[in-house]
Amino acid sequence: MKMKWEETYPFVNMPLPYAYEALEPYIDEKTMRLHHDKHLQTYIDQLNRALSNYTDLQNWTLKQLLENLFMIPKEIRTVVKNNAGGVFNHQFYFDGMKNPSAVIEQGLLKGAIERQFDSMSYFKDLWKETALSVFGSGYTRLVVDRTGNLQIITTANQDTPVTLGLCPVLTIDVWEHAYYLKHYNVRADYIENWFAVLNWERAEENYQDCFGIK
Ligand code: MN3
Repeated sequence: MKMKWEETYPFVNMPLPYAYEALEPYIDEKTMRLHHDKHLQTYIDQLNRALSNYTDLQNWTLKQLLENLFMIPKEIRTVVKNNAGGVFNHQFYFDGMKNPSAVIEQGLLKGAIERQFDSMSYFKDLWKETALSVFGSGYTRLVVDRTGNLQIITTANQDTPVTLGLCPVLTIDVWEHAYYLKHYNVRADYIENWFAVLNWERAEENYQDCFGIK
């Protein structure tokens, strides 16, 4: 089921949309357990703790919090930015994978990628290069910008495209915890394996959502 981003405080750690071992052999079960049950859980707990005394913010969705950070009281703004970001980014990342990965044969997204990046294979090369270039902890994304064009961008830590006014289509977590247990320091192998479990159907839905296509 596609994420609707309508949840509000208190946020809960919903189960993964597949079994922990479902992405084997590309992404290992132990990494998925730790990533979902420990890393994501911590962001959820910290976000709930930050909002616990701010009843005015408790009916805001994750997206509303991230889109309107400037309206959040200064004393909790950074904590909300990092932890709401951590929740959003992980849910988006987990939701964007599937094994076996559906092949992208047609669709609006494929057409747009080929128009803007010349070919799928050039898009993949550029994606790999960009994901490898992230220094420290962060993400690489495919987003729709305000003019409706696709862009590959990187964001640091738990920053989100939502806060930047960009609409996310694809996300890869390149924090070391996303791959270190299986791939050690070889991020390139992890990126390659991520392509093997990339849920293109979900990406197409995300892309259409960016344009409000129902
Ligand atoms: Mn992570």
